[in-house]
Amino acid sequence: MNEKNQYQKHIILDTDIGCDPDDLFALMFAINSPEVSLDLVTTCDEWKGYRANFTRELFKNLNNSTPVVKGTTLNNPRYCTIDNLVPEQNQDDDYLGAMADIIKSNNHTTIACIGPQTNIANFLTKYPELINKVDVLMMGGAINYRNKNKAEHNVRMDTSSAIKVFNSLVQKKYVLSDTTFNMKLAVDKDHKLYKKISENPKIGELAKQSIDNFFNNFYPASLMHDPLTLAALIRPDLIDFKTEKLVMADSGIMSLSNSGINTVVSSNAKYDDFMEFLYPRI
Ligand SMILES: [Ca+2]
Repeated sequence: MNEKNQYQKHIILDTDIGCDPDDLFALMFAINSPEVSLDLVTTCDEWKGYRANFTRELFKNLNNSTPVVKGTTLNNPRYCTIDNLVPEQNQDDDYLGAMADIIKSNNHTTIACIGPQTNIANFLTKYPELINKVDVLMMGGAINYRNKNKAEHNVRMDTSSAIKVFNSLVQKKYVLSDTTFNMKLAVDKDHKLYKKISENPKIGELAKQSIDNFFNNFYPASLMHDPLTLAALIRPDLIDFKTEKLVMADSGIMSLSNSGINTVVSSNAKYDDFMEFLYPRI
């Protein structure tokens, strides 16, 4: 693990790792980036604790001591594709308490949410007094979504939580699907990032099996939505943001409106530079 120092940004990674492998690449990116201190991993859209146990198994093999806690379930087994790789976890963890302990111990913490926003919404509800000690970076939302009548996946999976976070006063940034849905971010079985993680002597086999499960069950490639989102913390010059006046409908669909809330959203990224920057950190 990297040396931690006072200049690092403290982060909690809130992830639905264990389906689309971009979360796995984001996790590796975070732990191999000295610019950030990964203080805690929470899992969202959990299914029977598989995501938490998968992350723990990775960390055990990597000799990484970052704590991992099982977060909320959305009772949604479809998006969990690692149930053949690790055991389930029956008992619940106090993920809100774990988040609060980390946040109280730091001057400032960024919650990087790369899945549905249930845990964050619950945290903001339970600990409103900590709102000024955190900011939230999310992969989620879209203004010009490719699927016109649907909200973006992370928003759609738990729309009421997404609306709570959107309307919260917490400082926040959205890395929109409009920015991340770009074929320059595609990783398939022939990609050097797939080969590199598969050949990792400590976690290669587990990583490869989990990625293959996704390729076999969903799509033959994964776009690096979540690692690009973390680039906002690690290499901010690689992703641009702007402020837009936005509303979020009950459906979770975001749109521009003169009466909307000023919201910081991604506008562009340096895709090729990002992919080259990511490679040595996987
Ligand atoms: Ca994700």
